[in-house]
Amino acid sequence: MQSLDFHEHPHRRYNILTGEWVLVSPHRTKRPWQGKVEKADTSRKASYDATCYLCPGNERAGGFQNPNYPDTFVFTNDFAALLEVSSDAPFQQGLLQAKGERGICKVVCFSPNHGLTLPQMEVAAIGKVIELWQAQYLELGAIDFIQHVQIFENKGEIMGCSNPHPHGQIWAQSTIPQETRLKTIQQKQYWKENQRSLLGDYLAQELKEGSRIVLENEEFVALVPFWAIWPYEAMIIPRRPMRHIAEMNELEKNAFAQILKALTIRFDNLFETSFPYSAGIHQAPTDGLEHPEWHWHMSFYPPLLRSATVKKFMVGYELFAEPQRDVTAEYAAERLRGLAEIHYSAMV
Ligand code: H2U
Repeated sequence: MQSLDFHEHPHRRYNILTGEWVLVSPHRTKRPWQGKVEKADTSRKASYDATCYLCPGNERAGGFQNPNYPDTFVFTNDFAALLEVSSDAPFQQGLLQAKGERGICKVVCFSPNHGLTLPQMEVAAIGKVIELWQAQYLELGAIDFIQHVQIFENKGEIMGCSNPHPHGQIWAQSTIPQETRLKTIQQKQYWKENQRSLLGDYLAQELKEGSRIVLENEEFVALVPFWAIWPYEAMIIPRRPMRHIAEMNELEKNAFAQILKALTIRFDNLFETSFPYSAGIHQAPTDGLEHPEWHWHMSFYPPLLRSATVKKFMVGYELFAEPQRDVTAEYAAERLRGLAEIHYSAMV
């Protein structure tokens, strides 16, 4: 049998964190493209927008007024997907099953400056965002009925982000959702067999191999995971296994802020656009168990494929069978690695 060549042969890769597979078709990058082309976002945003519901001092849709916050600001989502006061009763009728879900949803403003995004913010200002995330994870996680806290950011209109003001969200809920459940199962299994962190061992292997590493500092590594689905998907992994972000020391918090900025600058520089993505922090559930198996990490799922205007959609085979990608994770990492450290907008 011919040995597998990642750059020539279609193959499937295994995601050790979820137990799922992705189909990789590297030979397909040669096919002609006649798909949709959108206009690149080259607009520069003002630092204040009187119509923005997230700017300091402005009124939100629900009638509340934002304070004149100097750095970060968190509030309960006025259109929350989950409600604190609601039913958590189970329902069963024949084959039909349901369960009431309770939760708390928050919106986090990263900066009072309407025109900034994470890569354009100072490292110290990103540090304030991280501190807020840490405090929210602990505060929400300590609430009796909250078993899981999901911190995430939708960036860019094409990711469904409703407002360019730099912001993210936090959804805390009464059960452990699917993705975290899968990651808990996989990490727990490895921990049981090896008494070591699955992601820690994966990181050691990646650092030795090198081809999927994008950048690193003393405390963190950013890489394109072997099993990446999105074209320029990336992951930030702390070198020290930690269950959640509140376990970071001061040095690690600063290093996280630095790598967050450095990676998102590379993203923006790739197509010289404000790079859209969904990013989220995966960490231990807050269900009262120890979770020594958990090694927190932050994942970035950006949809752009060939330019600021051509994006990947999850369609066809991917909806019916499993995710698929064309460019390899190694190619994506190499491209990201080769980009400038300085944001393109500051280079002119
Ligand atoms: P997205 O841009 O990722 O959609 O997040 C913005 C959130 O802000 C969204 O969930 C909330 C929306 O419900 N929001 C408020 O809470 N108050 C408002 O005045 C407008 C939007």
